[in-house]
Amino acid sequence: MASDARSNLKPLSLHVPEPQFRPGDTVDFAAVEIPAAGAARRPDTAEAARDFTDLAYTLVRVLDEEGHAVGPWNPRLSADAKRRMLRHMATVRAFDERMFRAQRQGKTSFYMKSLGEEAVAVAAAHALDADDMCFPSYRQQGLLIARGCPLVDMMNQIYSNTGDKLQGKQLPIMYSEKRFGFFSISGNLTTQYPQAVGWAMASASKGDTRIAATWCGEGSTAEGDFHSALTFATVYRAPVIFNVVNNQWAISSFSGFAGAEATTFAARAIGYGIAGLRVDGNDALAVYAATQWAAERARTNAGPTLIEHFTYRTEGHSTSDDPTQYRSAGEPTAWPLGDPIRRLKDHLIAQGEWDEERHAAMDKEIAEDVRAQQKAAEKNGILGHGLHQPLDTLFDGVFEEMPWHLREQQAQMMAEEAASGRPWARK
Ligand SMILES: Cc1ncc(C[n+]2csc(CCOP(=O)(O)OP(=O)(O)O)c2C)c(N)n1
Ligand SMILES: [Mg+2]
Repeated sequence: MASDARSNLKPLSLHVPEPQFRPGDTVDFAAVEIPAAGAARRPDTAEAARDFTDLAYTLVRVLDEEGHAVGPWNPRLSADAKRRMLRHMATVRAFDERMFRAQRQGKTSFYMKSLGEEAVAVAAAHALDADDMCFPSYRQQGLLIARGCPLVDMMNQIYSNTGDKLQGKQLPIMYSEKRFGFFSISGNLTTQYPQAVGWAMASASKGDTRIAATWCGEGSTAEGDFHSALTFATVYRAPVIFNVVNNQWAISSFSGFAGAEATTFAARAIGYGIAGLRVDGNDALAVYAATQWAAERARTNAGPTLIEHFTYRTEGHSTSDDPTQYRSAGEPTAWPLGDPIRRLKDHLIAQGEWDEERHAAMDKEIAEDVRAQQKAAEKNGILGHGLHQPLDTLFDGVFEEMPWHLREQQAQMMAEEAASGRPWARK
């Protein structure tokens, strides 16, 4: 009946986003707007968020095409500081490469690389204080590496072996490192956002000086947790930095499914009255400068900042993914913002502070160190070789006092394992 009455109206149609390029398509990113390096203004950190909403629709960039650092966001770091950042990014890349290969060799069940996104975590770690608290997603291994976490500890966790301090209870790469201010990674997307805000609110209410920083992917901004975190943060002006890593893919879903066709992810900040910055995520100096700016706002009680890092996920989502099934193989090379390591390297070379020989020597040294640490980790066991946690520890670490029904299950499991004759049942 209703349809009869409205028969003169055009039928509605549902818009279903579709990525620009699919497997086999020629990629042309000419439509991606890339403002010139140095063009974005840098407001005083005390300015009200509503006075610089334009910064949510542009890109803060420092490194230009010739490798010069330009404009008001140039953090003017010493050559030593930039070389350290370069080294940490190169270490992340080498570590990722080894661990990816270890998964392919059957030594672990799972791994996730951050290829092409190394600047996002590494430069942020350099800009934050060492005791600021990080609530990362699974693609910020760069935070741990830049904060000096021994690679062997990370590898032990990836191998779930006898050296794994998490006792094999977390999926490989879901680290938890209190020593390095690195909150336990959760597989449930975006839970870290409200947790970071809660931590930041507690820090402020105790009169502490430490701030929190959190990271999620652009796909994860579609989670309800993202929005409740932003509401709490703006209401209580929590000293927190929200990082949205827009690498344009969420497994096989492109960013359009999280809202990228309509606006930027930085613009999410505007509706909440939060400071929003959109940054070239492949420009380590821009990431550093934006984080430093946001940290100063947070530390001076000027409130939270949301930083969108515009980047590109160069490889698959994880070792369980094959991106050639859903996107054009031409995308990674056509991506116009380049490679973060190469860009910082070119900048140091342009400054006369680095050269190809030193770079090659650094890469060699890093590769040897990663290999040596991998060897040490593998002494503690790899997947399927029996050198894992004693089976009875499976139930530990959840309840302070294990409830009776779990004690019963544990005893039953141990009895069954002992009867099976499998070697790991022995304590
Ligand atoms: C609540 C929840 N929903 C779905 C998943 C499955 N999942 C794991 S990673 C992922 C994609 C996330 O993409 P994005 O947030 O863009 O981060 P990226 O992997 O690109 O770094 C999905 C859908 C999950 N782990 N948790
Ligand atoms: Mg993503």
